[in-house]
Amino acid sequence: MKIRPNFALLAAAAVMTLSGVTAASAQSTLETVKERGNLRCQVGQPSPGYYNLDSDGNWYGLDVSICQAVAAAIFGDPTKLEIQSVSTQARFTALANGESDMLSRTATWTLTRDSQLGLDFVTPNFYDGQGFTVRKDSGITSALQLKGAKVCVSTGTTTELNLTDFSRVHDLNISAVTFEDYNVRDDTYLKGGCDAVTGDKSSMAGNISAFPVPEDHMILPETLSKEPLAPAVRQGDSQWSDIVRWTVFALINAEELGITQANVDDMRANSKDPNVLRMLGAEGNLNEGLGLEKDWAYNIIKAVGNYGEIYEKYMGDGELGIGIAREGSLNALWTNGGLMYSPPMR
Ligand SMILES: N[C@@H](CCC(=O)N[C@@H](CS)C(=O)NCC(=O)O)C(=O)O
Repeated sequence: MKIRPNFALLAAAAVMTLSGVTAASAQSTLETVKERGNLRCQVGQPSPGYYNLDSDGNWYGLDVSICQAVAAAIFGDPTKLEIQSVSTQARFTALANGESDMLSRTATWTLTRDSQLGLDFVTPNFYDGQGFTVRKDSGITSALQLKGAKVCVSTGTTTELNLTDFSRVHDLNISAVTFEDYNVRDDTYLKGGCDAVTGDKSSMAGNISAFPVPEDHMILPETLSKEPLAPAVRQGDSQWSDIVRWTVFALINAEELGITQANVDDMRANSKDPNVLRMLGAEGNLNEGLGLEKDWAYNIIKAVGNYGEIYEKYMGDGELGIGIAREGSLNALWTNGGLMYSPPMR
């Protein structure tokens, strides 16, 4: 009897060998981060609200908290973190090149960025919109009065693109004056080099709070765009994007469930709610697919608090906050009419 090779089996064996080689040689981002012993997280230039430096040189802010939360999820320690401050223009290339493990820096999630830069945006941690800042004594009260105006804008941003669209739609003939460094942009505006400055409204509110006389300036009422600001990771490692995405969801879910930095130990030990017990790792195995320890979400909340606590501290009325009202905004929980919503953690 002639023995005929089974081509289907041979082909399957070849595929298995090939994928075996691939799996052995390509290290996952989680493995790389664990081996290195810290998370490399990219933020922007120091800027109130999102990422700023205290007098001891420590980073804090909403976006920094996301970095700390991911470090806590992996290591149980939010300080196992290297913060990288990268300019607006260089941010996406730096992440795509592997200089950082993730980016958390007021980056708007757009189709082009998500599909053409080798990146994946996880889920928004702040919903913003673009606006204009003007000097109160300019007499300008609406963006539609900016005909022929010179407007200072950061380059490499959605802001720059939306400004062009806005000028075109309303036939305003605005001249954009572009800057790589937002401090130089704001200085130029303050010295009278521009009639207005444009940016994400929340970032501008933070920046105005640091102007010499904040009361001399105001943000015009128009909102030009949708700016869903979201952390991003390199494309191609879905376990890693799941880790970062579910870290953001854990912050939101904790707020939904009433878990705070102060009560997280008590909740884990004494809560009768299975949702709380599962999320905090007292029951079940939610951690397994993420490749993290059972207490990953407990560690997040223990380290940085829930989404609402972080918002209050840095974006709201906390001592370090920039005073942006959350109530009635898109950043409220869905149960309060906002867009902050976590899929079920089960
Ligand atoms: N959300 C927009 C703008 C983000 C941005 O970089 N904003 C300006 C301020 S509106 C900036 O220069 N921020 C300081 C920094 O992030 O370094 C985008 O993703 O393109």
